[in-house]
Amino acid sequence: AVETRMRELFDAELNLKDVPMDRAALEAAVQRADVLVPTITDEIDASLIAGAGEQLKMIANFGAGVDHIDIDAAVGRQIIVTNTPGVLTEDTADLAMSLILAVSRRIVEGAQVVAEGRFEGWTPTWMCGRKLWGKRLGIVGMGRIGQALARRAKAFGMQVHYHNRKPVSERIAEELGATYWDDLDQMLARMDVISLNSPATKETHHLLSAERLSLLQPHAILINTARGELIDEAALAEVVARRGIAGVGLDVYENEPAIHPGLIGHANVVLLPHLGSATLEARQDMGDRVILNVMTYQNGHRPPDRVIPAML
Ligand code: 8YV
Repeated sequence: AVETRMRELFDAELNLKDVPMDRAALEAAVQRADVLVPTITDEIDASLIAGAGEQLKMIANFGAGVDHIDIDAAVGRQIIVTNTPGVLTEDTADLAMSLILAVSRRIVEGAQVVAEGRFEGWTPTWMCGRKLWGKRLGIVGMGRIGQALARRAKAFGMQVHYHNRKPVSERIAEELGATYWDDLDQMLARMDVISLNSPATKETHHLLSAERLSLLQPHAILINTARGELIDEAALAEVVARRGIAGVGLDVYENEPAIHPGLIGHANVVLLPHLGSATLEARQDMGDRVILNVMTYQNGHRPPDRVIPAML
């Protein structure tokens, strides 16, 4: 439906199959397009932007994260950048909660047992996971998705803690019953579950370094539905190998779609193929949001989801 509307509204060249778009095709596209609609897999770096034609006035990203776009370079060329925040918040928070449940209750492992015909009865200690009720969840990055996850976790009886550049408003902190940690290291060392929900920026690259990963408690589980770059993936593979962590749930990877081989094949590591916003509804809404941003700009107004460097 989004495709049809795009064709109706604009002189649109749609490339939905070739993902990521071939570099030469991308270079050719910025030579003739007024508006570029990339996805996360398209690297919109400074050299691509430098090679763009004068007519390129807008980059309307299909997705919330804009780490694949050099915003400074775009702003330098007076190209407006927009994204699609808000419309994928609940779905991504659902996926983070699903991973927390899947890892703590060994859901994927259990399904595998049945699928392979290995369910031959139970014993009181067979396939026991860990209780969530009353456990401490530490959310790293308390933006829209972090807060939506906090609401879910609270409903599951978890105690919500978070680290963020600054505390959330008192009203939200009270609603979520959330405790703020200024010091990330201290929070990491005390949580039962950690969920990463921050954007990937220069500052958050390898936020979970080898050093920080070693602060996690051996019974802790780590969830990442944000961006792979937040974790030193090779260091995480080592932590998994030495059983320095109880479980891991990942939807995103440092070099997507490649995954560090050391993370594959462990019963306590659940790996998903970047499904955070993968619902028909969210993808439709993301497309509609792109259209709204482009139309608003075309009509001479400020697009609602404009991204500026100060926001990053
Ligand atoms: C998408 C995402 O899969 O919005 C984001 O930042 O990571 C996901 O929703 C992707 O961005 C689509 O381009």
